[in-house]
Amino acid sequence: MKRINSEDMRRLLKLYFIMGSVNCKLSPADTLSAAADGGITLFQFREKGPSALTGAALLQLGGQLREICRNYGIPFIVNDDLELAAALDADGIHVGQDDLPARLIRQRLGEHKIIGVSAHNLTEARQAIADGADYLGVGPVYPTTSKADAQAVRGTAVIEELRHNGLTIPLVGIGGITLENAPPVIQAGADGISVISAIAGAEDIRGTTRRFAQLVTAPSP
Ligand code: IFP
Ligand code: MG
Repeated sequence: MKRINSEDMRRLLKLYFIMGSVNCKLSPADTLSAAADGGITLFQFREKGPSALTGAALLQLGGQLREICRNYGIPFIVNDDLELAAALDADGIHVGQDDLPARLIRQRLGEHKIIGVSAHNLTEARQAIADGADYLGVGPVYPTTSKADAQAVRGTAVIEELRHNGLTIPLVGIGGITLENAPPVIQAGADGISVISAIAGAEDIRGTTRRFAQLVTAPSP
């Protein structure tokens, strides 16, 4: 199997849903199924926080969510945990700046796996690209409640800076993105948006997801 190409990666990033049990009001399976019905293009399993599942329960939930993704044809990405990604035969992994470089992760997981890296500035972005990242997660764009150790909010400035410096790598904006504030993220040059709370916490998950999907696929003004 070959490594994913940029154009396929860009399409997958359009509406990237991230969650774990901590973020859900309904069961995680029902939450993901509703979001998948609504039109998410990529999913990341991010089981984090004080009440996060571990051990066998983590593996069981991961397997259940991976299965839902397979049924919908949505690639399944695991946050941070290389062992979990391998155990679940995930389609890829998303790592932060404190984790192994993409190059070493690729050696462990295989050439064809999707590898995403968080980047907060031009230097980190260039390093991640040099290491072989398939995409970048750039943020926090707006204030977020989903990440306790998030860096300073930079709006869309970092995304614009990366694009103005000629970086063409597929990238997604993350952090506090809602239906109201999503358009500037795309206008700044992101290929898509990453959403946690605005979907997982919505009253109508499927309907809200559909509206996000319309936003990111609408022709730009
Ligand atoms: N970015 C992303 C993504 N995921 C994370 N878990 C993160 C930053 C900290 F949206 F996937 F790019
Ligand atoms: Mg990490």
